[in-house]
Amino acid sequence: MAKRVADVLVDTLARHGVERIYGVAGDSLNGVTDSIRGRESMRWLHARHEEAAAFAAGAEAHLTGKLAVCAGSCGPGNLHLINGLYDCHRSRVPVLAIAAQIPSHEIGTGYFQETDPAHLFAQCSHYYGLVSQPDHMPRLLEIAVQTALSRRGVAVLGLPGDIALRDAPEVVPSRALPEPTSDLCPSDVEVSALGTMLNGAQKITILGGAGCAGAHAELVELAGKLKAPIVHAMRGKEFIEYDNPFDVGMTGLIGFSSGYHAMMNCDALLMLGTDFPYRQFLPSKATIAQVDIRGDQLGRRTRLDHGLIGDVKATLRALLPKLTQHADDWHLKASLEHYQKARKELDDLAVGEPGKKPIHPQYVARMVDELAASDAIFSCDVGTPTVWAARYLTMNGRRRLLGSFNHGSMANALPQAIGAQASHPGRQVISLSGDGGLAMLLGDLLTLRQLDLPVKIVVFRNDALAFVELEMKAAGFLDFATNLRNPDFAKMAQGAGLLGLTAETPEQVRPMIAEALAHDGPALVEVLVARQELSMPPTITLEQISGFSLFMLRAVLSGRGDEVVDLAKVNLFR
Ligand SMILES: Cc1cc2nc3c(=O)[nH]c(=O)nc-3n(C[C@H](O)[C@H](O)[C@H](O)COP(=O)(O)OP(=O)(O)OC[C@H]3O[C@@H](n4cnc5c(N)ncnc54)[C@H](O)[C@@H]3O)c2cc1C
Ligand SMILES: Cc1ncc(C[n+]2csc(CCOP(=O)(O)OP(=O)(O)O)c2C)c(N)n1
Repeated sequence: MAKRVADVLVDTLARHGVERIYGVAGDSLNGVTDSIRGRESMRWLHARHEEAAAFAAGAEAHLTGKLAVCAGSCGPGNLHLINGLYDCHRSRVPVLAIAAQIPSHEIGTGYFQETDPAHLFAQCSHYYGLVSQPDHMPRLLEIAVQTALSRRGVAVLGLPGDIALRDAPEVVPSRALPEPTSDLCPSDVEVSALGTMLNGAQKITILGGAGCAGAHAELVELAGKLKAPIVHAMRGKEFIEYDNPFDVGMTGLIGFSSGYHAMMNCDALLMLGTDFPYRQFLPSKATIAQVDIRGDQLGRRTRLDHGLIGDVKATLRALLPKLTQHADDWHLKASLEHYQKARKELDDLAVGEPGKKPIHPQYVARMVDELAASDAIFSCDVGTPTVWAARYLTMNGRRRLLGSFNHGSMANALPQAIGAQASHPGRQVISLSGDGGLAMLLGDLLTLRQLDLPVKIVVFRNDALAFVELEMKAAGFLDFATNLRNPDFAKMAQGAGLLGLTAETPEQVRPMIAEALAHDGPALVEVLVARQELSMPPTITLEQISGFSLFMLRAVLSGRGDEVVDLAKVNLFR
C-alpha cells in the first residue's frame, strides 16, 4: 500500500531519532496520529494543553540536546502551542512544531478555525514551511529539522489535514545528518589580544553562562591561572557551580551578594557563553571581554573591549597556553570569603523548627535538595520557586535544572517535568511549582496519570502571586490582584490519581517529601509556606523607593533584607 504523506513525516522523524511527539489530537492531525498508531518506535504523548506539549518538548530538547517534537491541530491548537514555543526558542533548544492546517483548498477563505501560522509563529521560530503538495514531504520537513538543530531553536511545519492523508510520491530519503557540533575558535590574533589583556589585569572576574556546558575543566583551569572568581548566570548554574573552588554564586536580583560584588569590584570582566540580561549588574568601568558562539550576541548587554566569536571550550583551550600564572589572589580571596558569608546567611534562613509556623520556603527547598537523587532533574516555576532553586539546589554535574529563565513564563515547571520524565524514564524528576503556576496549567496534572509519569511536584503554597507582590511593594504599589483563593491541591492530586500530601508544619516537610520521592508513581506535596520571605532592605522605605521597578534596582534581594540597594542609594540619597 502506498504511503501517505503523514507516514513519510513519521518515518522521517523516526530516522532522525525522534521517539515521541507531544500534543493534543484534532481533525487536522488525524493523518499524523493515525500513522503513529500501532508503531513501536514512535509514541504519541497526549497532553491536556498544547502549551504544555511545547514546554515538554523543550525540556526534552534541553536535556538531550537533540530534536524534540510537539504538535497542535489547526487554528486554536496551533495558537495554544505558542507560549511554550516562545520558551523553547528563547532557550535555543531544537524543537519542531507540527502545526496542522485547515484543508489546503480552503486556505485564505476565512474558513472554520483558519489562522495564518506563517504570521503566528514568525517571532518564535527560525523557520516556517507549509506543505502544500505531497512532494513537499519530506523535503520541507528535512529543512525544518536541519534548521532547528543547526540554529538551535524552533522550526514549524504547517501541514494541512488533507495533504497529510494524500499518497506520497516515492522518494529516496536523505540521510539523517549527524548532530552538528562546532569547535569554532576565534583567530589566533584575537585570542592573543585577549591573553595580553588578561595577563595585564589585576582583579579579574569571570561571568559564565549556559555556553560553558562541557567546558568545566577548562573553566576551572582558567580561573586558577587568573586567580579569578567565577560568577554564574542562572542558566549556567547546572554547568558551572559544582566541584568549582572558584564559584562565588550567581549575580542578579535573586543572586548572591558575593556574585554581585565580585562583578562590581573587578577591573577586567570575562564573559563566557552568557547572555545575562540585566545591564544594571554589569560593571561600568571594567575592561570587558566576551566570548560567544553567536556573533550577534556580542556587546548586546554592555560595551566591549574584546568580542570573540567562538565556542567556550575551544576558545579556552587556545587561550590557556597564552596566559601567565597570576600570583596576586587578593580579589579571589575576598570574593570567596564574601561567598562563604553569603552562603551561610542563606543557609541560616533554611531552617524549620518543629511546631514553629510558618514554614519557610527556603527550608522546603533545602529538604528537596537533601533528599533528591544525585542525578535528579529539577524544574522550577517562574516566581519565587526560581529564587529557591537558584539558591538552594545543589548541582553536581549529573543533576539538571530546567526553568523558563529567558522567556520568563509562569506554569513552566510541571510541563517541563513531563518532558523530562517522558524522555528520562529512569530518572527522578521534581517540579518546584508555585501555587499560581501550577493552577495556570493545572489540566496537565492529569497527564501524569494519563502517561504514567512518576513526576514529583512540590507546591510552594503561599496563597499569592508572591513574586509579583514583592515587585509591587518595591515599586511602591499597594498589593492588589495577587491574592489566591486556592483549592486543596493535595485532594485534587488524589482525585487525579496521584499521591497527595499537605505539610502544614515544619516537622511534616521532610518526611512528606521523602514519602513522595519514594512513592512508586506521581506524587504532589503541597507545603503551606510563608507568604513574604524576601524582604526589601530595611534602610530604604517604600516611599523612598516609589517609582522604582524592582528590576531597575541594582541590588541583590537578600533574604534578610540587609543588602544595600546601590542604585537607589546613588540616585535617591545624594
Ligand atoms: C523570576 C526570574 C528571576 C531571574 N533572576 C535572575 C538573576 O538574578 N540572575 C541571573 O543570572 N538570571 C536570572 N534569571 C534568568 C535570566 O533571565 C537569564 O535567563 C539568565 O541570566 C541567562 O543565563 P545564561 O546567560 O547562562 O544563558 P543564556 O541566556 O541562554 O545565554 C547563553 C549564551 O551562551 C551562548 N552559547 C551557547 N553555547 C555556546 C558555546 N558552546 N560557546 C560559546 N557560547 C555559547 C549563547 O549564544 C548565549 O549567548 C531570572 C529568571 C527569572 C524567571
Ligand atoms: C504567563 C505569565 N503570566 C504572568 C506573569 C507575571 N508573573 C511573574 S511571577 C508571577 C507570580 C507567580 O506566582 P506563583 O506561581 O504562585 O509563585 P510565587 O511567586 O507566588 O511563589 C507572575 C504573575 C508571568 N511571568 N507569566
